Amino acid sequence: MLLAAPRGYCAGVDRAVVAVEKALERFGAPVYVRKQIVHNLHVVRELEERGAVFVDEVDAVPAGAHVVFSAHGVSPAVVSAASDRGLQAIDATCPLVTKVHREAVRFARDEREILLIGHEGHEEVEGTAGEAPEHITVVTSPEHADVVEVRDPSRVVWLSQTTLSVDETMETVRRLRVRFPELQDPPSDDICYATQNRQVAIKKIAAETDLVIVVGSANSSNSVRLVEVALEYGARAAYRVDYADEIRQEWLDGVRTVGVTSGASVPEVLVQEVLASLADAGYGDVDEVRTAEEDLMFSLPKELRTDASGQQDARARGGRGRS
Ligand code: 10D
Ligand code: SF4
Repeated sequence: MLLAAPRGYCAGVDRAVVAVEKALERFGAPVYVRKQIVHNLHVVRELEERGAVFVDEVDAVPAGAHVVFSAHGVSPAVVSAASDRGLQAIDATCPLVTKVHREAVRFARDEREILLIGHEGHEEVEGTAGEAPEHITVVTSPEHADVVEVRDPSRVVWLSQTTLSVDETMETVRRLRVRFPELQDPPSDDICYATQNRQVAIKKIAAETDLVIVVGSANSSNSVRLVEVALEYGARAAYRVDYADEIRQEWLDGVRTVGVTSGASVPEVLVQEVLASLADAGYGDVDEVRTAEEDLMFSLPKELRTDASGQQDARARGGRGRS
């Protein structure tokens, strides 16, 4: 068994999940959360058991209550709607998503036309696009790049969702540039360090495996990308599971080497359950293949940075590090 590293929780997910936990401790249940705090079934179920209430929109939150915005970010319209209802908002948007929002605002102010590469309907794309709807067109695939229309090809810039396939995004950009040679690049990578690192790690082991199992939920963009990347880089088969009991016996037929990884929203306990189940099936010889070190940590949302006595919370001090 080849176990990819890095895998699992990124700094933005850790911060968002801890934010809901701290909000529950501080304010007591229920704490409302707009959308899934991160796209993982297990995380959401566990937080629900502790008193988090997940809602689709802020109009489902009682006036005056606390509401946490998910790690994927929100549009200014959602922030206004929460404020109009008198809600006490705690913004758990990942700082690396916020960075893309800021880029969008800056380019829109500069009267640029923004091509936002991402998945239509994904919460992160809705949040980023909502920063400057008049200036943003969502480009959903390399094929879409061949046909998307712009008003002024001399003023186009591309940005992206943080959790896309790096290779597919580069292909989309390549095709956009064929049509719009003056296309401007973002000031820095929008696909974040965690997404990139998990893809690099699975690429490294994919060709040596007969089967790759990705732990992650169906609506988790970065997890689903890991299945695709594994197949593109030579895994003979690749499947995504939320839990170990979804592994089917027939997937293991004729398999000598299994690769395992997990998405950025996946608690390590779920990976360990998969490893235990695969060990029972005869794949107990585990070799971890690490392609990067990660020690980035973000400070908590500002509303949670001090404890009830006004002291700065230890986790809130955060840290910076290599990624
Ligand atoms: O679907 P996704 O990959 O964007 O989200 P997930 O919650 O699975 O992983 C964390 C990524 C976030 C919050 C977007 F930056
Ligand atoms: Fe932030 Fe990247 Fe994690 Fe998304 S995947 S929450 S952008 S660190």
